[in-house]
Amino acid sequence: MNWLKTAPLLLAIAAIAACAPGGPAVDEAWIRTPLPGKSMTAGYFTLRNDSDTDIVLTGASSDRWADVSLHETRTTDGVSRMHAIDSLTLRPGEQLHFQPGGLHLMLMRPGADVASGDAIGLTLHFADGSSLQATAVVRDLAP
Ligand SMILES: [Cu+2]
Repeated sequence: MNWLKTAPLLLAIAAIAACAPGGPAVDEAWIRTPLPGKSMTAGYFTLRNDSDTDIVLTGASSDRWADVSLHETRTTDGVSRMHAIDSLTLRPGEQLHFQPGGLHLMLMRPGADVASGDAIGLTLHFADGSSLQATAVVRDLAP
């Protein structure tokens, strides 16, 4: 019977199709060089949802900073303030830009000195328990 030969192939195709839409993707990750004498700095990237379902970003971690949180800067009446964000939901096809003056990763408590040009491993964490690895380059200025 041909069916016995084709069944495993069909199962393999079904398995590929199930994960075909992809998931979250990160582009252009970078971290601002900490100012002299400061340990705190910010990280930026673009997060894209290439899947066909919502994804929920719940946090991030780093191989260099012990304390990484999601922050947003908002300017009200000419005064800009940062506040922490618990989670961000991206609809299918949506992009979120983490950039100076807006969303950013707040990086605190570095475990070692950080210098311009360093490549830092970042991990983004999602509500479904999955995570995504990215590499961010430390830069003095926005790319
Ligand atoms: Cu902040």
